[in-house]
Amino acid sequence: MKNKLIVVTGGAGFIGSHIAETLARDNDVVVIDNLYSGRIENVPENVKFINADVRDFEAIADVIREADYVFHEAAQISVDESVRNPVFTEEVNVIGTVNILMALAEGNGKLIFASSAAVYGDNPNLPLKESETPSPISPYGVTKLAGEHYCRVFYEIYGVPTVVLRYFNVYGPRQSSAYAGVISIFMRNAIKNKPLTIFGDGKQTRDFIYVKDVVEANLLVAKKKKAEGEVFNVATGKETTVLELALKIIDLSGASSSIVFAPPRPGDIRRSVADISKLRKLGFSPKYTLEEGLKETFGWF
Ligand code: UD2
Repeated sequence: MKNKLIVVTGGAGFIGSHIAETLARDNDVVVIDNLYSGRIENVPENVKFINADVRDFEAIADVIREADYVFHEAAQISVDESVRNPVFTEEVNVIGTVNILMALAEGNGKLIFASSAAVYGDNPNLPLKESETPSPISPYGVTKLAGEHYCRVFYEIYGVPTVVLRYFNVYGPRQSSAYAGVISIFMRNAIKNKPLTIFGDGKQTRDFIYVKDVVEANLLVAKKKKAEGEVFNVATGKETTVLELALKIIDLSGASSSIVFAPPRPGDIRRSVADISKLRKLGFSPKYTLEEGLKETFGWF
C-alpha cells in the first residue's frame, strides 16, 4: 500500500498506533482518537492527529469520506468496564462504528474492523472457526458482534467494502497499564521481581499473538479484494497455558519472581485457541513465536 489516505481510529492506542506507524512509512495517515484510553505519545510523529470522538459524526465524517482505508481500532476495550457501564460501551463501540460506516457510505474507502474473540463467548469447539455461532458472554462481546453485523449489512446494502478481524489475545509494546492483558501485567511485575499472580490453577489457555503480526494481518486483508464481506480470526493457532506463560516470562526476564495462585476470575474463559486456516489461505503466516514476541516486548519496557 502506497500513497493512500489512511485513517486509523484509536491510533493513539495500543494496536492502532502500531498500524499507524507501519502505514505512515508510505502513506498519508490520519489518526482519530479522543485520548480516552490512548496516549498522545503513541501517535507517530509523521501522522496528522485529530482529537475527536467516534460518537461525534460531524467531527469525523469529512476525513473518512476522503479516506482510501479506515482501520477502526477505537473502542471501549475493557470487558470489566463493559459490565459496569454497558450503555457507554454500546455508544462508543456500536454508534461509533455505525458513524464510520455512514461516512464511508458517502465515500469510497474500505473498512477494516477490529472485532474480538469475545464474540465467541465460552465455546468448547476448539480450535475456534469463524463459522461457529457467536455467543458473547459480556456486553463488550455483544457490541463487537453488533459491529460485525453492521459491517456485513453496510457491505450488502450500501456496498461499503468491509473486513472483520477477530483479534485473540494481542500483546506487545504500548499495551497500556490500565487495560493491560496478562502479558504486560506479568512483565511489569517480573521487571520489579514482584510475584506473578495467576487467577485459578493456571491451566486456562489463550492464543497469544504479537502486535506486529496483527498489523500484518490488517495490511493483508486491506489489500485483498476477496477478503471483503468476510470475517477472519487473527491469532497464531497455538494454545499456551497461563502457567507456561508465567514461567516463560520469569525465565526470559531472569527475575526472581515467585508465582502466586489466587481465586479464578469470575467469568474467565477456560480455553481459547483459534483455527487460522481461513486467514492462512489468504497468505497470512504469523512471524513471531511467543518467545520472540515476548523478547521484543521486554525490550520496550
Ligand atoms: C481477552 C481480551 C479481551 C476480550 C476477551 C474475550 C486482552 C488483553 N483482553 O481477555 O479484550 O477480547 O479476551 O474473551 O487481550 N490472568 C492471570 N493473572 C493476571 C491477569 C490475567 O492469571 O494478573 C489470567 C486471566 O485470568 C485469564 C488470562 O490470564 O485467564 C488472560 O487474561 P487477559 O485479561 O489478558 O485476557 P482475556 O483472555 O481475559
